[in-house]
Amino acid sequence: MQLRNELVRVEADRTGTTIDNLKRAFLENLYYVQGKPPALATLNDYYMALAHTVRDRIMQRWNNSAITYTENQSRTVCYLSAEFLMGPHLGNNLINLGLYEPMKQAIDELGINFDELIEEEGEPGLGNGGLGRLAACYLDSLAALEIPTMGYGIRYEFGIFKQDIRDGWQVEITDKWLRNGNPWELARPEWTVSIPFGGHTESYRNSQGVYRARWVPAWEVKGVPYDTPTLGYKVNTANTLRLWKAEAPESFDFQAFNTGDYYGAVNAKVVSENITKVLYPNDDEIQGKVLRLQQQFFFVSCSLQDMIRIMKGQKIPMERFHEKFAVQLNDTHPAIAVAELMRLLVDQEFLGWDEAWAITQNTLAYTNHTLLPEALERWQIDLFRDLLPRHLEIIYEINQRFMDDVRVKFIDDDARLARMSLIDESGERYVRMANLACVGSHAINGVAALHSELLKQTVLKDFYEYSPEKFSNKTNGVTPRRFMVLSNPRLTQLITDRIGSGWITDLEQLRQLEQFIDDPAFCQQWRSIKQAIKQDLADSIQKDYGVDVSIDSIFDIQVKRIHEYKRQHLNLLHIITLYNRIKANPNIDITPRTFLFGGKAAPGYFMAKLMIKLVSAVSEVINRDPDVRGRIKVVFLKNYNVKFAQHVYPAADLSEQISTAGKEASGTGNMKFAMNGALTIGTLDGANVEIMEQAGEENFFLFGLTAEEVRERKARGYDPKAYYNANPNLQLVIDRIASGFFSHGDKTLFQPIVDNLMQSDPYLLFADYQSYVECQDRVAEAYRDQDKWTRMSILNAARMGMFSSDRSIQEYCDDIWNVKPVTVKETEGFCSAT
Ligand code: Z16
Repeated sequence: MQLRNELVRVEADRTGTTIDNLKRAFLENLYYVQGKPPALATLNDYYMALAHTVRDRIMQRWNNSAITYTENQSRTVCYLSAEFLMGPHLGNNLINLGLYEPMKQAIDELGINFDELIEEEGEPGLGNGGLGRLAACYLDSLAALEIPTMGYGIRYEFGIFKQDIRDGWQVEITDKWLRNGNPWELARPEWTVSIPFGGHTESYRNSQGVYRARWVPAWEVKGVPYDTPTLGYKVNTANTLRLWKAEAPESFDFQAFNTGDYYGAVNAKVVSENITKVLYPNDDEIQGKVLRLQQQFFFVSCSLQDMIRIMKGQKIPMERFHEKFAVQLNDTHPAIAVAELMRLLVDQEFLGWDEAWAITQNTLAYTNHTLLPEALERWQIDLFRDLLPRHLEIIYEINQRFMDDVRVKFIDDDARLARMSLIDESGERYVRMANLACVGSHAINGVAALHSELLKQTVLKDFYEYSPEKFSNKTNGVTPRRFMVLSNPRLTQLITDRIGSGWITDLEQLRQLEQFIDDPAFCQQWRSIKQAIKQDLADSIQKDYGVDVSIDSIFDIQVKRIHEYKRQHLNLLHIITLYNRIKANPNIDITPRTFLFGGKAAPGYFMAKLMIKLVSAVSEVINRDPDVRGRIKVVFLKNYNVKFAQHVYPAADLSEQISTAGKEASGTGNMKFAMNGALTIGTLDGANVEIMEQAGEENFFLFGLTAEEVRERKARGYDPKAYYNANPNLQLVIDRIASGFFSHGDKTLFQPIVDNLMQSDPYLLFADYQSYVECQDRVAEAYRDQDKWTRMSILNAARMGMFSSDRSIQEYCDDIWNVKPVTVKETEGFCSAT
């Protein structure tokens, strides 16, 4: 049956955008969706009514996008990621709809505080850090550039834990983000798929008498899609983020009915629903747990089956899969897609191996996000076979053919064969997911220029030598809609007043700001905006932590996951150095600073948790020592997340990007700080290299060893004690920590950190200490000349154009995906406005 077109109307209350329409719509949603008269409404009710008012205004775009893509059979990007760290939706959707100001006016006119409603929204914390946030920025840019896109991932019931700090220690609290309902998603149970697990394989003869393989799984779960629209900035494009939730198949219930084992059936239900219960909270490290492999296969199989359903719905022959879809693998987390797409094409769609393999390679592309050896995913063979017996067979088959090719290209090189094999056979046997991703993809990329070079020289060297044409760099970017327009309205206004609003979708236009660096009025405005934003953050620090921080001090900020390679403890060594100077000479003239830290430690990462405790311990001593006279303050800001990040970046004077060179693949916080006018103190690591190139060396505080020097130093045999013995300031800092000075006399508490640095110092803090402190002294000096600092700040922002995720996505579209924009018209489809 088919609904008659003219019966469908889009009502003004659902789509109208006059102030009056918006007010009426809000009140209607409060009444009819939340089911509350104003007298009984809570803050959450108001938030929900507002969210529905916004959602209603998304629907026409979303439906029209779906219709347009279906009718045109548009080539579609599928971004497969185990993490999407979207951040709060409300403000962002209003910005992208161009309705932020009218909605604010409407809500304020109703006597409700709009900003409070924006703050009321929690966030779906479905990611750990950089990788998940990158996926979210990319969805924003893909929609802004009008590229048909599906984001595919996992609808974790519990996202990244909420962090509390008790007695200076991190405490993890489960993140029940769905507790109050989620107005931004729609369940699509009609597109549920079935996911097999376990069991065995067998061969059978088909009707033509040809032998084929068959997987006889032992159990299955259902994958139910939940869709969230992702809007483009001021265009009609509304793409879809499709996240899969695991549910038990109904057959469990029938089994219980038949056998009387009610408990067993309910228990089986719990086990299958466990698959999407919780996000693994490790950034840059793997755990090798079977549940994690279940999660990966689950969302990959759901997504690929969904693509096949779409192909069939549009009557596109399966041979053209790679023409319809470009599938990007966000790290190796979805790398099982190589084997799963082969299985679906060969076992289910009955394509020949060679044809299926060509389709698979042409469809898939792989982004690597790390060089850290502990982050390279591999699965024990036995564990893998128990869960995915057919995939192991397929991987063996791929490997046999691949090894034959390598053998011909590199004659008599068994060591190379062993390194490139999809199976690690050096000891206990493992499936190597990075090797699988490389072999099954037509394109492989790193996430910053340095990172992509190092990939070719180190972890993926053999694959580069085998197929250099697959490799490229795609330097990360961030969306200026969320990280400038939404989070920094004051700066946005100032910039737009001077150069118009074109920069929001063409960030290189920020260069026009350079013409104002000698305009005193502009510089003064720039500076007073920064001061006003710092005051807002200072107020919230006063309120939440009872610490009084001065907006005339340097806001020196390090926010990111806590990790030894990111070296939050190097930052601390500098803070303690300043403190020691004050203690030695209380009247010393130092530039006042506020040191802010934020970030989560993986719950099982002992050293990272101890680093948080050390920040807390140092802050307690310094903040209350009368000799300091408030000239330095240290605060650990708890539960750092996207929502809070939006308040932090705009308030920063100095951005700490101090990882050991060669360890941070790219970094993206570094970009968000710089485009909001913070100066960077950093090493030549990840995208810092390109940030400095763009900003100009004279506008960047560079210190430390290069990646090359780090490698040499380690090869020569690095001895941290030599640095300790030669540097009295460093000695004093380490001795202070070791003496129990920051731990109420307890000499054992921080001993693991001290011992680690003294004995091995794997991230070369001691080698970079002197260079870092001297660089910080240059920062302090520079801040004293406020006019000069402001000019540097403006130049940093003006020159960050290349770090828009629009630029990154344009490169992916041109070089890897070969996909073009599809314009969605406003009135297309069967809806017409009244
Ligand atoms: C992650 O966030 C990153 C790498 C990785 O292997 C796993 C996770 Cl969860 C980060 C990188 O550490 C960071 O340098 C990079 O900017 C980010 O991914 C996005 O590419």
